[in-house]
Amino acid sequence: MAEVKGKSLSKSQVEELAIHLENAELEAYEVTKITDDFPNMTYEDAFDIQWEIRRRKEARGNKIVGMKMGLTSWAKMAQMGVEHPCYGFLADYFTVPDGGEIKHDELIHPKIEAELAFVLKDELKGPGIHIGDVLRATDFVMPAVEVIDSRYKDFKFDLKSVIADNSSSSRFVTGGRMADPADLDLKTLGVVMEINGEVVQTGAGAAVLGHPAASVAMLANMLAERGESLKAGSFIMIGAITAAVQVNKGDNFTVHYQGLGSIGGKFV
Ligand code: OOG
Ligand code: MG
Repeated sequence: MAEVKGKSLSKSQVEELAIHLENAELEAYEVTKITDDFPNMTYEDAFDIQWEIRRRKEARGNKIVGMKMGLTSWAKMAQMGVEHPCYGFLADYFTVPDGGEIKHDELIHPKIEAELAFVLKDELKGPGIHIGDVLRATDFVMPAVEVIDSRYKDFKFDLKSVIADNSSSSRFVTGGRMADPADLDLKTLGVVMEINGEVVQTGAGAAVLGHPAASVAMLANMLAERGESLKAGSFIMIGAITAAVQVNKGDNFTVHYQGLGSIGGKFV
């Protein structure tokens, strides 16, 4: 991110904000966006808070099972009023099996997103990673649906606040058919999202930064700013192809992926 470098929060403020946001996640309650109280917060502070939440989960024995990009499509940026992509991590207990049940009461105001996931066979270490590097390092691509759940009141935030809140990560479903990216036209790959049997969103891969692999490249380059990389075997969700759709208790969803089958689930 090209914005101001440096930190404005102390280590103990970062820790307190991480606890504040993680408790809201674990106990499913809304909080006000943290930039209201810390207007001078920087992007580095925001990522420090996210990485502190990650550290807390790992210290309690949770495994980090993947990464996600967010706000990578114009549909999402416009929907959320935020102008730059962000990333977050996926913890083991975010995983929901294909066709499985998601407990609505464990979440605040969930929405679902049609995404794709890349699984790497080689490490990607930025800076300077481009689409070609990503395609060469990709083992396979597969369908994924993300359930996002901002911890902020009315799902409203700015980029720094959402980064600190692990980019609204909460649950994800993956399944369908895996494919070699060489056998797919990732730009035109179509997705159709249905809720309770009704089509609510449609889109194609190019909605994500012009090409789904560009999202993985951007993630590798953003991680490089913190000296981190995407290791071989990493699972990465590229960000929503269409706008996110709110779901209520009792709703079931299915997302169809051109040539890659469908995945779905139910909110109970
Ligand atoms: C931020 C996370 C967005 C995506 O795929 O665009 C995201 C949000 O909108 O709450 O996961
Ligand atoms: Mg997402």
